Amino acid sequence: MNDQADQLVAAAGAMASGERIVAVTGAGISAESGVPTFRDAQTGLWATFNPQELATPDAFRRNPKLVWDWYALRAAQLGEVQPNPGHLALRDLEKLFPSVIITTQNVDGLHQRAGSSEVIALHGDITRYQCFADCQGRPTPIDLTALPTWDATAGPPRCPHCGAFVRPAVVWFGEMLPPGALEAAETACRHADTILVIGTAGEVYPAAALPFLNPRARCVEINLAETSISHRMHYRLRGPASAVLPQLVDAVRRLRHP
Ligand code: BV8
Ligand code: ZN
Repeated sequence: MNDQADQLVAAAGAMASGERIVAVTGAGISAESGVPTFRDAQTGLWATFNPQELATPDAFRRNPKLVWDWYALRAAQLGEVQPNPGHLALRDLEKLFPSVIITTQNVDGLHQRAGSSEVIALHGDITRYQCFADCQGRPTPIDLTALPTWDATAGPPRCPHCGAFVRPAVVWFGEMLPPGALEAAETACRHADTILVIGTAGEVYPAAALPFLNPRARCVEINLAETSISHRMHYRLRGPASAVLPQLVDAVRRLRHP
């Protein structure tokens, strides 16, 4: 067998001997659904911007319309995409193991739409909104559909409670993760037997540190290419998540339900 096939058989064997699976996913698992990754070249108006510069409170303060329109475009694109076989394979793991927890950096909601029952959205949800001023003393959810009609070409609407701008309910660089999300993800990883690290460059913290909280867990990286954390993985499966994950889950199913 070639090295990749050997790695997949060995990873499946390690997974099949445990009970608790955690997946740490990044933009790469949604790439084949048609959702651009963070390192894909930006297009159109945003081609000259680095996402890390746009995904910040300062960028929103400086140019609320530019940042608002970038998120509105990304949210609108979600209307045309579907979960892919990689998301569905992770959902199917729930039939093979008593505990499968997805911790995702993605804000596209595709794991939830695929039917995974335990999803920790570390970086929020691009289809939800909140007051930029947290005027109720915490992130104040804003239902856009409940707002009086507003001029969508003029950038973000105003909070009905305090008049500050409305913003996407995502975690920007320099912002804390949602209360409880990081702790829940850390607890899941600390109790995991296997941690699948899927479609992430592993460069954004604190998410990138999750796979390494538990020296006992077997870490399986699924990525097209080497990453800055590949050297710390026990198994490295190279290929598109939408192809590799179904193969991995099939191999585990044969071992756990012979
Ligand atoms: C915070 C939401 C406290 C918005 C995003 C140490 C500790 C704590 C913080 C830091 C630290 N060091 C630095 C920091 C600050 C910062 C940080 O990590 N900076 C980086 C640049 C070094 N972290 C923060 O600010 C975090 N906040 O910790 O608060 C604090 C505050 C201030 C100072 C200190 C502490 C908040 C970070 C969250 C930012 N929000 N998203 C939005 O979506 O617009 S991050 C965003 O970028 C994504 O959510 C994701 O996390 C990241 C992109 O990474 P990936 O998902 O990996 O995607 P990427 O495109 O990079 O790579 C895709 C991968 O997929 C590639 O490897 C590719 O090969 C692969 N791939 C492609 N196609 C496929 C595939 N694989 C398989 N199949 C395919 N088909
Ligand atoms: Zn407000």
